[in-house]
Amino acid sequence: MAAAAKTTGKQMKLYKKCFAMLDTSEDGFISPAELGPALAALSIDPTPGLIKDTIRVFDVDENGKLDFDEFVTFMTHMKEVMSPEPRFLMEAFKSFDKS
Ligand SMILES: [Ca+2]
Repeated sequence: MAAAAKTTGKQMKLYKKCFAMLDTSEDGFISPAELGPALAALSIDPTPGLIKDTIRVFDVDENGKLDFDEFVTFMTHMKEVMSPEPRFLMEAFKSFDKS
């Protein structure tokens, strides 16, 4: 859990919340179908090819879906590539969380 170790408690709470929101089937995994809304929330066009690539890159244990650890790695990566404005991510997910 290298990525998780770099993540603050506050971020972990946010990621947990995001994960729970995105995991609509509540099976503890983000499936490719559930990843689409995650990418859309980050203002990324969730094309089937991009979703496939994202799963392939971050699905460490290759079960075809992202568990929470893999999701944290994904979010940490997205936060880094979306610098220099990491707050954008938080804002994106704040607006995503309308419930
Ligand atoms: Ca996996």
